[in-house]
Amino acid sequence: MGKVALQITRRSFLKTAVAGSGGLALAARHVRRVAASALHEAGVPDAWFYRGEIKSTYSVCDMCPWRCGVIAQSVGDTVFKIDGNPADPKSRGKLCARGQGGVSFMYDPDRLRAPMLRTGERGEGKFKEVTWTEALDAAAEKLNAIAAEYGPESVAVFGHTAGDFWFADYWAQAFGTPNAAKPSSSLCTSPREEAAKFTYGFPIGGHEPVDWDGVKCLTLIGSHIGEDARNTVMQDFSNMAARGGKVIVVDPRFSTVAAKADYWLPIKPGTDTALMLAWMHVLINENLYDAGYIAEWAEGFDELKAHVAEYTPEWAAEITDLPAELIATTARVMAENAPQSVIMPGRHVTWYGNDTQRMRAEYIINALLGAVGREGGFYFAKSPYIEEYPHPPFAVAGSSGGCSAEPGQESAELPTGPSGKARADGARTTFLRGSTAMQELIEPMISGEPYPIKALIVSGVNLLQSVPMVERTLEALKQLEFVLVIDVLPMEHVAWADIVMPESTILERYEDLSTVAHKTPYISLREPAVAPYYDTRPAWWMARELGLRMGLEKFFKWETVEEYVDTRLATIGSSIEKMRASDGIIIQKPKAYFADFGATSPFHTPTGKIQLYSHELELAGFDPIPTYEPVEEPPEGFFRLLYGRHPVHTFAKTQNTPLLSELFAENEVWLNADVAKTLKIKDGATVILENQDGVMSTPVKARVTQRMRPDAVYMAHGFGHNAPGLSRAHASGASDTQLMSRYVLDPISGGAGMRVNFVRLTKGSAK
Ligand code: MGD
Ligand code: SF4
Repeated sequence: MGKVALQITRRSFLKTAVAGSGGLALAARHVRRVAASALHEAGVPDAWFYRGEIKSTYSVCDMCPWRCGVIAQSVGDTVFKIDGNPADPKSRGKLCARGQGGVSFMYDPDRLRAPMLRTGERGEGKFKEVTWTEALDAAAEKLNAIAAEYGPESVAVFGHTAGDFWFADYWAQAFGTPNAAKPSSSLCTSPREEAAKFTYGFPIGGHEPVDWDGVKCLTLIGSHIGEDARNTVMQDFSNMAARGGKVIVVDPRFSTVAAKADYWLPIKPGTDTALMLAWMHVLINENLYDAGYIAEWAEGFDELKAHVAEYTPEWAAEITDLPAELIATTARVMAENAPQSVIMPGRHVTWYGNDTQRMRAEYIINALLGAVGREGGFYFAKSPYIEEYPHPPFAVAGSSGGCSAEPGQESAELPTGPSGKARADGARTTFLRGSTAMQELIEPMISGEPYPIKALIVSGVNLLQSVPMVERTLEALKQLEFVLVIDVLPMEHVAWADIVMPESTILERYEDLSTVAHKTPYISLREPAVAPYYDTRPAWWMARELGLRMGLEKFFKWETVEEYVDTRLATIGSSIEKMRASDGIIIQKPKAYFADFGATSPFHTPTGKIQLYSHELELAGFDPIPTYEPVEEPPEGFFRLLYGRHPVHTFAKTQNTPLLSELFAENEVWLNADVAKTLKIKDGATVILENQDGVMSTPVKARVTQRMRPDAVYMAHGFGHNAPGLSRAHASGASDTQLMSRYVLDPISGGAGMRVNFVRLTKGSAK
């Protein structure tokens, strides 16, 4: 009976649908209601799309920082589905698995639900729920007291995820602390940004400017497309591979993308600069470089030629553990396809502490290939034009160092607070410019040098899973006078907060516009599909409410973020209303190739030319041309700890997401099969890793494979959560961060080289 009712209803829907598009929406709505009631009567579980009017909302995925445009489909107060926004240049109507997991992230039953005040010892995780007024009043009072005694610089702000702007940029600058930082800088991209500034005069920005449509040869150095699952990059890579493009992969592991490559170079970890110096040698010695391009757009070629004269493929073969012939052949393949031939800058490039120089080597090769600014090479990414919200000058100039940028963007000097104190992370870095070194801000929390940091606001950063030297971070958390955590989930560091403020997820909140430096610069709207769940709030609201209680009202004139966004949009003749009518996206005119710059140089170096030889670096006491510096070898019986991504997870954020946890619940440690045989470790056996300082991992399964070099092991980052409130992720797999009891600081960019830890394996007890 129920089935019949359903069939009749579907038939009548189709009949109505073909009757004419004018009445279609109304008819569809009516039919859905009829169908829903028929289903209810029949006791059949009803499909979501029959439950009422479907609302489509434009927003941007926040399951990773790639920022694909989405359309969320909701009925009433429930989001049922998200799709890629076809008008969005990044998603192009598609989402990756993690993006599809966005709805599941929002419905995670483990979410933080109400503001809380600590009742037990720090780290014990004992809290009582309070009202927002109580939480905000208490936070404002404590922060004001600390600022009055030690100055606003004594408050550090760490921010990440889509809402990081509100605390780590807007609030921090209004309040007057220069000590605001994002992990996406010194734990990820800062070496590639700084290297690009020294070489090309502009940073790379959030979106790698590979001109995919025309690329004929792509070289990847420790960058594993497919496991690093950025939606558009995977689409572009597949298209390029389908066109027959050549792929060269340099990786100690036979990664997913290595399996698709024409050439796989299983390099000895830490020797990539030697390989690249030899590639330069071949390109120059065999006259394979683009001489016309170099003459017109670069300087320092003679010095470079002299520098690489001795770096033959045979020299590099000894160091890299790669055949000399393979080194020479791959250089020739790159050149044969130039200028549609690029080394794509990897994203997470903080490896060994000499990372800015390694990234400079990549950029110099791209210049020798004549690829920069050419179709099918690297385009010049441009930020979209839109004004900021008008506010009085901030107490601190310069931002927390995110990574969107464009040709011509100035490198910021180290920002200073109102009392003239520079950012505290500069103390150990000699050439830090625009990037922030988040991990360097932990030290002043303990030592008080160069000046004390007494309070910490952590907004969307998984402090104990993302920052190396976990013991040091815990020490800092013990010593701080005040810790405010803004998060969605009860991650481990939440237990260390004095006050917890639960944030709504991206599908429940407005955000500032997303502005993307891109081949087609564009702006996307981020609107809520539903009202915030539980007693959660967006970060913009928290930052404003805190600001109003701290005497910062002149910076928070706007009442709502819609007003804030609309004011910005008015500067380009648009509005939220107009954006809704244009698929949530505004695309602006590109400025992608040389021809778009007329007589001006797109390179914003001191001379307007690509710096093959950097006088700036030389003056600061660094090598003006990259040199190979050997890295420390693993001690006897130890392996280098390498780490990377899993395609259905992002950082340490998604392991508890119900849908994604179902797809991949725990990480494994990849171990070379011959080594495993010697150690008598079988595939799937439970092992424990112990690092050079005696730090032990939680039990983790061994993946015995020939796809790994014998001198290193590999694991996916973000697992081994130690927070009991994470019902799925708790104690699943092992944490790579936990095993990073040291890092090597890149003195140029402030990056924390994390591939300098070693582990040995013992058989562990099963969980
Ligand atoms: P996640 O681990 O994803 O990234 O470092 P993090 O920025 O710390 O943690 C994000 C946090 O934000 C989680 O606590 C999550 O619950 C919370 N969150 C999620 N959504 C929201 C929201 O809407 N609002 C708020 N307030 N919170 C939210 C990433 C960093 O880690 C980066 S960029 C890189 S590239 C490095 N990668 C890396 C690595 O590969 N290995 C190791 N060992 N360390 C690494 N550190 C770096
Ligand atoms: Fe979301 Fe995937 Fe796009 Fe990242 S790449 S923004 S997770 S859809």
